[in-house]
Amino acid sequence: MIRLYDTARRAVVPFTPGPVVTMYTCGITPYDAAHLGHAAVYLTFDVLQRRLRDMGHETRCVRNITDVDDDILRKARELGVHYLDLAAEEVARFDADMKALGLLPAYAEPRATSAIPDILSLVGEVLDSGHAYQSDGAVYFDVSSCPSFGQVSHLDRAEMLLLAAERGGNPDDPAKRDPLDFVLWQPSLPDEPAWESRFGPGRPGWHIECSALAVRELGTTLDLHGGGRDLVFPHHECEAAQSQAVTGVPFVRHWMHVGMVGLGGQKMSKSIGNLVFVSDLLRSWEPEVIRLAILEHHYRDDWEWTPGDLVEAADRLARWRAAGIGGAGLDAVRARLDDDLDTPGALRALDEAAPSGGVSEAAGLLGVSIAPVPSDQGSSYQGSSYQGSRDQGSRDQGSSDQGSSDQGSSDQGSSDDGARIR
Ligand code: 5CA
Ligand code: ZN
Repeated sequence: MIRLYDTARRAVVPFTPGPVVTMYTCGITPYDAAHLGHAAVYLTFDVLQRRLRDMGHETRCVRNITDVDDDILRKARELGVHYLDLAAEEVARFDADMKALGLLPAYAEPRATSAIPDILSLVGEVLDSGHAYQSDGAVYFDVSSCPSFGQVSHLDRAEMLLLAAERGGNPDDPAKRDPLDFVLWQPSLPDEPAWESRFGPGRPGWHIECSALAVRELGTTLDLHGGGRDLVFPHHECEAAQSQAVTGVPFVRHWMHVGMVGLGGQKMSKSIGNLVFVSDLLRSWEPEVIRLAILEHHYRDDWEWTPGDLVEAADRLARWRAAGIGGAGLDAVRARLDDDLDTPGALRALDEAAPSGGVSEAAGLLGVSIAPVPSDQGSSYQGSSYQGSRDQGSRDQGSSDQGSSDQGSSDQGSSDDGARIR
C-alpha cells in the first residue's frame, strides 16, 4: 500500500484507490517554454503513476491547458499574435519537452477553450444553486455561502486575502460583495475573446476551467488532484468550493502538492523570468540525467536549482549503467516510493544495490532507462526520445547551466560522453 501526504488532511495517509485511478494535474498556461518547476511537477505525477501501474492499477491522468486567461492574453498582446497561435506553439514545445523527458502520455490534455459549453453550464448550475451572484457583467462565487471554504488550504482569512491579491484574485474588485469572492465568468476587454452566454458576453475565470474539465473527463469525484504548491490557494480551494456546491459530493479524495523549484532565492516563474528551460538542458544533457537531478529532491520540499545537480546525476547514471540489467533494488525502491514518494531515498537504495547487481528494473520504475549508450551512436541510442535535431556540438557548448565538463563517465570505458549528449 502506498502512503502519500494529503494537503487537506495535513498528514501522510494511505492512498487506496480502486483498480482505475483518476488523477487531474493542473497543466501549463502556454505562453512560455516549460521550465524546471513544471518538469518537477509533472515528473512527480509520472513516478506516482509508474508505481501505481506497477501495483496493477490503471491510471488516468488528465493535464489541462489554460489557453485563455489574463497571462496568455497579455503575452499575446505584447507579441502581437493571436492567443491561440501562441498557445499552439507553446503546447507543441511543452509536449515535445515532456516526451523527451520520458513522461507517460497524459490520458487527456484538454484545453480550456474546448470547455466553454461545459464551463457555461457549470457556472449556470453554481448560480442556480444559490452559491453565486451576478454583478457588473460578471458572475462571482459567494464564499459566504460555503462554510467549508478553507477545507483544502486551512488558511485564515488574512492569509487568504494576501494570497488572493498576489495570485490574480483581485480582492479590490468593487463589484464583489466580499473580497474573497472569486470570478466564474467575466466580461472581456475589447481586444479579448468573448463568448456569448446567458450572463452576458465574456470569458471564464481561471478556477472554473479545472472544475469543468475534471468533471467532464473523469467524473464528479477525483481520486487525486494536484499541481505545484502555489495552486493550493486560491486555485484548488476555489475549485473544491464551486464543484461541491453543484455536485454535493467531495470533489477530490486526495490533494497532492509539489514544492516550489527556485532560482536565485525566488520561485522559478515566468513573471520573474528566473527560468531554466527544459529544452535548453536537453541540448546538453540526456533526459535521464535531468530526471535524476529532479528526483534527487523530495516532491514536497522547496528546493533551489543548482547546475551541479546535473553533474551528480550524470555520475549516478553512469554507476547504474555499469551495474547493468537486472532486478536488484526493486523492492527497496518500491518501499521508498510507497513512503510518500520518497524519490531521494529510492535513488540511494539503487546506489546501494548497484555494486551487487543490475538495477535496470528498479530504475525503470523511476522512468529512468539505463540502457548503455553505444559509444558509436551518441544521441540516437534512445530512439523516440530524441526528436528532430538537437545540438550536436561539443560537450562544452550549450547552456551555462551545465556545470563543469569533467563530470563522471569513467565507468563508461571508451564512451567519453557518459550521460551527456554529444
Ligand atoms: N494553468 C495553471 C494551472 S490550471 C498554471 O498554474 N499554469 S502554470 O504554467 O503557471 O504552472 C503549471 C504548473 O507548474 C502548475 O502546477 C504550477 O503549480 C507549477 N509550477 C509553476 N512554477 C513552479 C515552480 N517554480 N516550482 C514548482 N512548480 C511550479
Ligand atoms: Zn488548474
